[in-house]
Amino acid sequence: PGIKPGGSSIANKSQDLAVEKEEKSTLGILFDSDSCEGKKTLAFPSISTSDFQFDHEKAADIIVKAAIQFFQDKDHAGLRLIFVDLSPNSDMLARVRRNLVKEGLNPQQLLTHAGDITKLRSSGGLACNMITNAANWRLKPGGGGVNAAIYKAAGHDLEQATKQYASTLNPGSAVVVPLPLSSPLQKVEGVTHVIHVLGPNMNPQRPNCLAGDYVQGCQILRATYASLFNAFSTTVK
Ligand code: AR6
Repeated sequence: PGIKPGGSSIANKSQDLAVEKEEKSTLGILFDSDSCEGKKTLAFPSISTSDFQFDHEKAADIIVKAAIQFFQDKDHAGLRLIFVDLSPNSDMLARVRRNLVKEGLNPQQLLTHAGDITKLRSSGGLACNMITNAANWRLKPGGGGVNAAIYKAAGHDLEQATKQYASTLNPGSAVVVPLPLSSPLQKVEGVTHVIHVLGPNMNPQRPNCLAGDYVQGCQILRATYASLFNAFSTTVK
C-alpha cells in the first residue's frame, strides 16, 4: 500500500490505525501520520535498477547494507533515509522492506515510501531536505525515469545550478547541488538540495556498460550509495 496524503491527526486517534501503524512500522513502511520534520532527511530512488538494468535482488541487498553501515556512525543518529519508488507494487520496495526486517535495521532510520520523489511533501506529507537523482554521466535533463521527473519538477533552475558544480559524473560518485530559492522543488516541496549520483550501467544501449560484470557492478553500486549517504551527512552538518 502507498501513502495517502493528509489525514495525519485523524490517523493517530484510531486504535485500529495505531495497530496498523505498528505493523507497518516494523516493516519500515512510512505511515500517513509520520513526518520528517525535525530529522534531516534524504529521499532516494533505487539507483540503476530501471533504465540501467541492474539486478534487483543484488541492488536491494546493497541498499540495506549501505544504510546499516551509514547508521553505525553515531553522528548519523539524528538523520533519516527514505527509500522511494513510484508504485506501491514496486518489487524493489518489497525487497528492501524484506531485507530491512532480515537485517534488523531500525525501520525509523530507513523508511520506505511509494510515491513520486518530486512530490513528497505535497502528495506524501513528507518533508525531505534532500532528494537523490539517478543521473546520467553528462548531468543532462530529460531521458526518462527519475532524472526526467526531477529536472522537470525543479525547472530550469536545476540545470543552471548543476552546471556550477559539475559538468560530468563518474560511476559511483555524487554531486550535491543546492536548489535556488526560486525552484518550485524548494518553494513547494521544501527540498534544499538535489544530490545527483551515477550508478553502474548494465544496459548495452547506454554509456559505460558493464556487460553483466557484477563484481565491478556491485562495487560501483556500493560506492554510489556510500558517496550519496556521505554527501548527505556532510551537507547537513
Ligand atoms: N519518483 C520516484 N521514483 C521514481 C520516479 C519518481 N518520479 N521515476 C522513476 N522512479 P531510472 P537508472 C524510479 O531508470 O536505472 C535516466 O534516464 C524507478 O521506478 O530513473 O539509474 C538517467 O538519465 C526506478 O526504481 O534510473 C540515466 O541515463 C528508479 O527510479 C538512467 O536513466 C531508477 O530508475 C539511469 O538509470
